[in-house]
Amino acid sequence: MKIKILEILRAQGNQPLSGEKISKLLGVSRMAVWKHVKSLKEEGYSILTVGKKGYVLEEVPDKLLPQELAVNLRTEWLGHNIIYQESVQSTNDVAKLEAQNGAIHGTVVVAEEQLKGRGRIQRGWYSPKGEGLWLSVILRPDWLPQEAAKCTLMAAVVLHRVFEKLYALDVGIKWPNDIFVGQKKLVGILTEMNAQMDGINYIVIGTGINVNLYQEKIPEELKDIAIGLNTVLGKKIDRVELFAEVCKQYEKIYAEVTETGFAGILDEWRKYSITLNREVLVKGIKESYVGKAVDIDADGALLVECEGQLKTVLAGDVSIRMR
Ligand code: BT5
Repeated sequence: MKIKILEILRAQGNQPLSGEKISKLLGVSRMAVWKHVKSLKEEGYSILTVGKKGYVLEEVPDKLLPQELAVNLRTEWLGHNIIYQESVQSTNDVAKLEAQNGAIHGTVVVAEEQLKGRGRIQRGWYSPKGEGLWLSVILRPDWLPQEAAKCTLMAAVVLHRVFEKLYALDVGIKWPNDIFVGQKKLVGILTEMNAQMDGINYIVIGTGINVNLYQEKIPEELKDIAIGLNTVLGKKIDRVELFAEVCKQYEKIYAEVTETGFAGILDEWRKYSITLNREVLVKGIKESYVGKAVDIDADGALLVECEGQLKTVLAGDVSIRMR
């Protein structure tokens, strides 16, 4: 009912609509309308009461409420099932649990804050309330499990397209999972999978976008590392619009990969890469070495030339430092 009232008020624009008219439209009492309006206000909606004429929806809250995300969404299937929570440990953890319990292909989990946002190799992800897009997409592709590693690269290309389209911003992709602006990290991606030998049960692609980061609140150890879109673009960013475009581009790229495979996406990745043709320090569990990143292979692994040898670096348990 609340959602219906919102729809009606949205359609009215700045023309006030009386509680009586709304109650007639929805076939409920005026008291019921009043109660729902009150509850919407408590959620952060600014609804004005204009004299005796009625209600006007003045402003929606700066939150990722599913009803707001849904209004802006322009996809055929991705994001049609949204799981929203104010606060979670990690959206990837919620997504994995939901996927275990049967969540459909294209489900998106999104939260205002993560208390234990995760990076790779037991690292953390700073995810303050209301300042980012901390989201996880659940996919159930009909691919072989070894294809999943390329999802991280696919997600990076998605974000490149999003930033280019919405803000004409040309970001750099650092292998395998970072989006950089200059020397600073704007996005981190964490892909996780559940599979058998011959098929994928589900893939969760976690995307952490620093959207409206308060520069002063960034913890000391991240001050020289993290940056928000707001700082890059010098304005507050509409997270709902960004969410819609991220979903749209995920859906589009998924169709491309399903139709023609990953090769085209990997080519696009190469174009935006800031890792290739650079000297890198590869730090693995067993060994560390310096070499030149020359390419990625068809599986998305990084090829590093080191003392005349070509080494294949798989994502997952290595860190790469560019020199
Ligand atoms: C990543 O790991 O970059 C993957 C981050 C994925 C986060 C998303 S948010 C939604 C979903 N739910 C989750 O729990 N995770 C995913 P890695 O390459 O390991 O980088 C982690 C490192 O980035 C940390 O050790 C910090 O140095 C740095 N870092 C942490 N928080 C950051 C932030 N908000 N912005 C930029 N850098 C950050």
